Amino acid sequence: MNNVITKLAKYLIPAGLITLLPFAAFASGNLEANDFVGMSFWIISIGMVAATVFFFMESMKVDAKWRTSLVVAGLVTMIAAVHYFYMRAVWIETADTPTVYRYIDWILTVPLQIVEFYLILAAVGAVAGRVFWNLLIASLVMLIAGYVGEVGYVNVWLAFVVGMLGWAGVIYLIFVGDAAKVNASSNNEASQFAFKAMRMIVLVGWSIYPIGYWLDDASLNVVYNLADLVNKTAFGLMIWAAAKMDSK
Ligand SMILES: *C/C=C(C)/C=C/C=C(C)/C=C/C1=C(C)CCCC1(C)C
Repeated sequence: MNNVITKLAKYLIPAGLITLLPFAAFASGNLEANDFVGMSFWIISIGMVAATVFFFMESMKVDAKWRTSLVVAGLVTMIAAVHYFYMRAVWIETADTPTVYRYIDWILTVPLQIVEFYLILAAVGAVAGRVFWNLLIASLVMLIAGYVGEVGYVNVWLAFVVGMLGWAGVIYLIFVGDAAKVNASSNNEASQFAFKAMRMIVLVGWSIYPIGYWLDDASLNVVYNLADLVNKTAFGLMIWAAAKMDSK
């Protein structure tokens, strides 16, 4: 299994880059000198590409049990990179918020990050599947509510409250609920370090999003963009740090 992942990573790096390049070229329209929101889309798309290469390359150097976690970290930044190329194009052409691409990105990458909590627990011991499903459902409630609120299908306040409840559910599960309990009972220092750092990102880093929800188009995009950069690359870096710690 781990052999397969090592082999897969070798193909993922070139395949990932080849996939990303045409999307980069899809840069229709030019960035204006004063379009700082557009620039933030651009800078973050490149940051995501760089992070992707890093995570895929490093996945081949760490101990076998950590490889899947690092490959998934690279998939998260790769999916985000492609969406950022598109979101930048939408912004430049329409000066409008690319809500649909934004939420498609989140609906793919947030569950993958939730998988990470499960993977790092599973890397060092047995974990019930329920731990994963509870986290997944709570995160989906958060995202679906946010989407129907932002596009105006339901009252913005109602959607916000339901979204906050979903996020609170995730926080509960990783701080006191079953995921937290599994982590506390594992005897692996590196995995406990990663778990604790990741849950702080979910608590602190994710709190930027519900603020962004209430802002106007320009500020909302800068805020969501910065939040994504931190929450996708820093999140992966915590897993990388744990993998390094545990690979000697
Ligand atoms: C990579 C993308 C990530 C980590 C996206 C995270 C998104 C959130 C934590 C969104 C949270 C929201 C609420 C807590 C309330 C409702 C509005 C949302 C969807 C913006």
